[in-house]
Amino acid sequence: MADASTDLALLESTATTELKDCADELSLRAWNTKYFGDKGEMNTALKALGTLPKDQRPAYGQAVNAVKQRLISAKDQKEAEIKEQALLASLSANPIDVTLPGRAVSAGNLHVATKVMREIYSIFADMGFQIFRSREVEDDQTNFELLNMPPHHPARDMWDTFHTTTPGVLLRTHTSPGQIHVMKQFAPNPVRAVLPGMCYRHEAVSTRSEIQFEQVEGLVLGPNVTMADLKGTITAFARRLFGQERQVRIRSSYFPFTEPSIEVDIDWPKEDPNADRLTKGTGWLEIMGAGMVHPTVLRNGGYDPDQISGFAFGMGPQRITMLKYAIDDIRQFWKNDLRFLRQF
Ligand code: FA5
Repeated sequence: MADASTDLALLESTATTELKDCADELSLRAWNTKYFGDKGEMNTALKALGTLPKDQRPAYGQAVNAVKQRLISAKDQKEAEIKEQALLASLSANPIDVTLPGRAVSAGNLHVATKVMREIYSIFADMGFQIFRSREVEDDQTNFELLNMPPHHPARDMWDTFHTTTPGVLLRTHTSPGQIHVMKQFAPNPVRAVLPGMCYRHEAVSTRSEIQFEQVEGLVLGPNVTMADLKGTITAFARRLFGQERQVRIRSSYFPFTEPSIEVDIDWPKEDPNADRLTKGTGWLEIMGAGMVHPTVLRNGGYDPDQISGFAFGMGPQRITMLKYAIDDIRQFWKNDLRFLRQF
């Protein structure tokens, strides 16, 4: 024990002296390997434990640990000193020039899609509509069946769908299933709501069509709501957004969840060189589908079609934004190209 203790004391004093002489990180690392590496002196000292008589082992073990702790804390202190010295040295070698101009913080701007969405909300808010959020992952029943499209209904072909691996669960193809959620929440009371959000379709991407795009659904329910209310609301909306001189065209159409159904187009400025390509030569760009809510859908939502009637519409704000800002390719919206985004 006497020998081992003397060795230990010698080890500590040598290590402490050598530590004091360390002037940089490199020499500190070498010191660390020498004393605390796998084959380092501390490990060797610990192994000496096995050679001692049993009764001396606990005291020796404690002594080794105490030395270890003292050396580690001395090393930590030395390390901090070295770092501090290195920092001071680098600061005096490369003094900071406080007169240099700072780095400008670049101010972002709202995405053009967000801007137009907000404009749409404010127009409908002025007309007394509330905004509702509805889920993007839907079930087949709400996306199709309750909207009057039973399984194998040919109208389902209009909406090529992304199905999830869970049977019957899909990414909504339109915001119309939100109508059902609103009706179930508010039946039998009158409703005036817009439902914005992302929709997904398995479609060929082109200048006018994306697989992911926003829609804004509208739903108005109440006693004596008529097609005239629908036409008036849509025209007032279009003129607020595009200007009083803008032409609105209403065509008859078909949707299983509205009867009668219409589609609404807006004229595209003829002087735009892209007009022909975007409007397929017609001069008109479709912005929404709409119609009077089908009695079956009213019933599915908990309303009595003999008491309550209503209209619904679903528009594509990306198409609307293209029209408003003469953007010639819908794919620009989600590309994150700053040259495009900074223009708005
Ligand atoms: C519908 O989705 C119906 N749910 C709309 C509706 C609602 C009708 C309520 C009646 C009552 P449609 O598939 O036509 O209809 O799409 C509506 C609008 O979404 C289109 O006018 C268009 O502006 C936009 N849209 C549709 N597909 C795409 C696409 N792939 N990329 C970008 N916008 C699209």
